[in-house]
Amino acid sequence: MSGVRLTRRALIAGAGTTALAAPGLAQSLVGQLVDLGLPDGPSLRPTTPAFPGKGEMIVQRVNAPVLETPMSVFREGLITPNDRFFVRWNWPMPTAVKAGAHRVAVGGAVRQAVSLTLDEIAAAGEHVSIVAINQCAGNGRGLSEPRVTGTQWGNGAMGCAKWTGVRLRDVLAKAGIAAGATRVRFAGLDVPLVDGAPQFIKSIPLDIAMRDDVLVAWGMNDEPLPILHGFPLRIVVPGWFSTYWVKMLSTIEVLTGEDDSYYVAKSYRVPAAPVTPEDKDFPTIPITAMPPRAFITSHADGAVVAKGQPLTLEGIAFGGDCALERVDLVGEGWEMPCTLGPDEHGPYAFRRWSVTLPPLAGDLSQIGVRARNVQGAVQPDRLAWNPSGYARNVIERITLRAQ
Ligand SMILES: Nc1nc2c(c(=O)[nH]1)N[C@H]1C(S)=C(S)[C@@H](COP(=O)(O)O)O[C@H]1N2
Ligand SMILES: [Mo]
Repeated sequence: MSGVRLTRRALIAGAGTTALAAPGLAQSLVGQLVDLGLPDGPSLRPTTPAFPGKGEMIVQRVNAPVLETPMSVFREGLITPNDRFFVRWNWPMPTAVKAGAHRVAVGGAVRQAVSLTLDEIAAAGEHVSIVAINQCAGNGRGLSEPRVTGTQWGNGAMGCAKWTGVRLRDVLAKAGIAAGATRVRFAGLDVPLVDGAPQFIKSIPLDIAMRDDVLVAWGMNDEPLPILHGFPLRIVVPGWFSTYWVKMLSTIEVLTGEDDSYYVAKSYRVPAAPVTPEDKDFPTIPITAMPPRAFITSHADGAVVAKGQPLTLEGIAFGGDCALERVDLVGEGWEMPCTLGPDEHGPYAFRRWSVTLPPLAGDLSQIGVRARNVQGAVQPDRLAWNPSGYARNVIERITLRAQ
């Protein structure tokens, strides 16, 4: 249980942070340039400390804000601080939200449509906290070869936070689910600026919506959700890509039948079977649960290490939609088990790993770490290329120079 409680006062106290003013942002893009190592095109991005409530972030887009977390942040701790957490909005976001006037409409295939205040949401059920990774479906897309369209993310479109709220199913119970319900769809306060463009709305199957750990959350790392992260409420679906974690939640709609809305039926989908860049018109399935991933955070590609000395590598890993089972260091034709750190935050969180190599005889070419989860899913050696660069989980490789 967390120290954050959803009271109107807490939210209004946080309301100072609920208006986002970023005047002159363009002039303040004076940070450094970082190289994201993106193949086949421009790879440098500026950083800025100029977004409200944010430390040094990699700027992918100013408005709608798309900010990437520098990989160095993941070395510092298993919980990603709010001021370094990546940000992604599909459409320009509302820059002020009135907590006192905010309502969440629960309707569709329900017994009685309701419109709930924040106090009513907070009173809907037990307050629950869960640590979970929020990872964009396009995380690492920029590393795709050949290049694909979309935000050219490095691997910093992920973060791990403690989320606090009530269970979605307790909120749904305020309206009562009607017979024939199949899915639950969410919308936020953000709307498209372009006429006729689809609103960012997303739905999940009813059995997922009823899970014990799927939340309507107001707390992020024991603070009210920052506006960039969806103040005052967002959906949290541990183990699923964050495209479903709708921010600034304003509507919950119970559906019967399929969801034919754009971001479910047309976008955020992957090929049903492997494809090549030449393939067209293949069947697709929606992106849902996350596969396992692991990252070396102690050393960057090309780093120089001491020849003749043992070398300790460290990093983070996660199991995806279930707990991590193991991490192995893999080279060209060899592998070595890594030691997992303690399970500090549960199955949906980052976990540390480390491994010490014997004294180095020479360079370490193309080494990477491979995570395997308790359901036996393991990171592949080769990229499952897809035209949107979604759900990347190929083993990430680096080369270290021994000197
Ligand atoms: N309302 C709303 N919710 C949203 C989005 C959005 O555009 N609007 N983008 C989704 C996507 S694609 C991602 S990756 C995550 C990003 O969450 P974050 O900004 O808190 O890191 O929010 C999700 N929820
Ligand atoms: Mo995303």
